[in-house]
Amino acid sequence: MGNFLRTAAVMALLAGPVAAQDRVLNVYNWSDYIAEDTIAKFEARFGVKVNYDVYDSNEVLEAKMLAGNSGYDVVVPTSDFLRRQIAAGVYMELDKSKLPNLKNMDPQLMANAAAYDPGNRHAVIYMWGTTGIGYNVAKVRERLGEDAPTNSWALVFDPAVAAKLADCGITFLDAPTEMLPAAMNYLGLDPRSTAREDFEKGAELLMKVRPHVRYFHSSQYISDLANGDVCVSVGWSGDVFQAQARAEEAGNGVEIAYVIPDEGALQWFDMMAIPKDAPHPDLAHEFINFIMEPEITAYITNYVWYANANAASWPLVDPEILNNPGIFPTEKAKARLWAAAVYDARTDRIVNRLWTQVKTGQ
Ligand code: SPD
Repeated sequence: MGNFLRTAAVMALLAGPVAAQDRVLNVYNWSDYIAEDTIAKFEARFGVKVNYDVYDSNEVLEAKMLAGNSGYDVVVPTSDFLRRQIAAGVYMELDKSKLPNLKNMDPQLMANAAAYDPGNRHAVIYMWGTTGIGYNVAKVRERLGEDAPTNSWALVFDPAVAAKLADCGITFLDAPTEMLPAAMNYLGLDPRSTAREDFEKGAELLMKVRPHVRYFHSSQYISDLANGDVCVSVGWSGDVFQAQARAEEAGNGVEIAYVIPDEGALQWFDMMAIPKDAPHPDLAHEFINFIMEPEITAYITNYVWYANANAASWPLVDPEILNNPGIFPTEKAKARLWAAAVYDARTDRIVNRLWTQVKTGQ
């Protein structure tokens, strides 16, 4: 072998592993929503680098998706947002031949998700949950006594009750498509209604309790509940249980509970999807398939306290989580859950205008 060929062979050998490391996957997911080692395991197994960014709002994700060229390979919209983003042509159809682990998914839950993505053609369930109330057991009892309406949305939507809790801190999600329907449902209206007057009634109720709300934010409440800095949060199931677990770990004497109120609550599905302009669609499929491995999904659920739809993973899920009705609701509780309506542009305008009024108090 001549010098040139020998040098080229050595360079190729050196270049091999470097090229593997050059493979990159860009993931955009909700904050506090993955186990601490999931990404490292994927990187090690596939010899790739993952850039992992987070958000805490469907609206933020949607703005990026509709603008295009986000650079992301895998994103995780909630099912109602997914539906209209599919209609806008944002996502590619999944190549199911590259997703053999689809066999692990629960057919009933995937059928529920198919209401938003017929045939599950564009997305796979990542995790699912409910939007309920997290509260500090002692602080609520101190202010409202043993008869505190902790099983009811009255805890946050009855102005007289909210006034008594204001000093210890009530927080609302900054999620108009969830807060307005929750208020409508409390008023006895259909939470799936898209009638302007129903949204207005919901907003009117939120305006009444607004003076007692410390902030509108969709991730800050996890640490604030855990530290005892706020006492009642409208929040997402797993996030409230993360707050509970953090308080227990800290041994700070804070006891956090999560309730799906008796009047009912939103059930949602967060879906893994691949943008049409994803730079690395093959690797994106590998990632989605990897997440659907029973051990990987079970480990995520055990870490983030969210329900998954991977039936093969359930035997590996911590029984404390699997048997927790706040995480995997009972059949009876499921009857009280509603699925999100998909809003069109007109509905969006109504909701956004009212939400701005609620947040600014004007
Ligand atoms: N920290 C993870 C939060 C995931 C929340 N998903 C959003 C559901 C919206 N309905």
